[in-house]
Amino acid sequence: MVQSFTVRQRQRGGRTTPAVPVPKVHLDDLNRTQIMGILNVTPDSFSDGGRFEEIEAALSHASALLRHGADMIDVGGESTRPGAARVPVAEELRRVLPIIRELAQAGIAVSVDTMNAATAAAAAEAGAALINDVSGGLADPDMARVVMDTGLPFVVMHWRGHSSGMNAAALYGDVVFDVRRELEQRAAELIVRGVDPAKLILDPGLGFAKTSEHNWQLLGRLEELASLGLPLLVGASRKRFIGELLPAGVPPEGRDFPSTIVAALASSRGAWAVRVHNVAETRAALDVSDAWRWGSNA
Ligand code: PMM
Repeated sequence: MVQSFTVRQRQRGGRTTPAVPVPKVHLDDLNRTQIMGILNVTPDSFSDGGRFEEIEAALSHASALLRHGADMIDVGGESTRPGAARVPVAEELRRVLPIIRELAQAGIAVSVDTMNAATAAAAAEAGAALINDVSGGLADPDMARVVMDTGLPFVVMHWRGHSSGMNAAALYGDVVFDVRRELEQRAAELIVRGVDPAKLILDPGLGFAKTSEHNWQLLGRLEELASLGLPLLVGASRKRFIGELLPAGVPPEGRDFPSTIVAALASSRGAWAVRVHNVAETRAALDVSDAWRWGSNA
């Protein structure tokens, strides 16, 4: 199904939304580390043509990520980089919905990267298979209800506030202990609100209200987060703290090689999935890590 997706198919496909079964996200697959391929549809990512070209470029990028071995595509319409301004919900929907609809119709597992409950609900309606909220439901009080109503898996990322002010919140005693406790508390709050615990995924939120040192400590002690017993997603790909390992002036793609090593190490320390830009190299590295762990490449 995944391999059969092409942009040409989309052009033949028409624009109505048939009732397609939502592809499954394999939360219980511990043998093969899952890859979430990143598809950011923000103006700086695919803006060189008109709207149609933008959508085609995004779909063709998704198609390449799938060919390279992504298990799901994470579609986001709002940048969460440090200092980034918020995007109105209507604009976010305009950016992500056509992409999510097209990919879901082709049978591809799509995750929606959003902090807005309205966007999560619309994405679910369009066929999204997972809700990835960098605020873990804290940014929008209605998110817990949408997660419960849709019954979709939900990524609870560790978060202490919006990008504009998050660096000031990077204050911890023991960062691993504090992040673990705050994630546990957030999961408990969601469960009290009616969310199925079997649908929760935790994420340390690397780079979000964290210094580089905090990020490395969280990675180095990932087992302590994994011990909470929920699947762990790790998003280190191309982040600034990875870039700091490299000589000055190396472009973002230069961060792919160290990011791939981080993905393999995270997998070997219990990550269920990694969120990455460079899927091809990451797939190869994870195949090694998984075979090493299980003593088999089956
Ligand atoms: N990082 C970014 C965006 N979304 N989602 C999850 N679950 N975890 C992350 O670490 C994460 C995320 C920001 O990274 P980008 O700007 O490279 O997309």
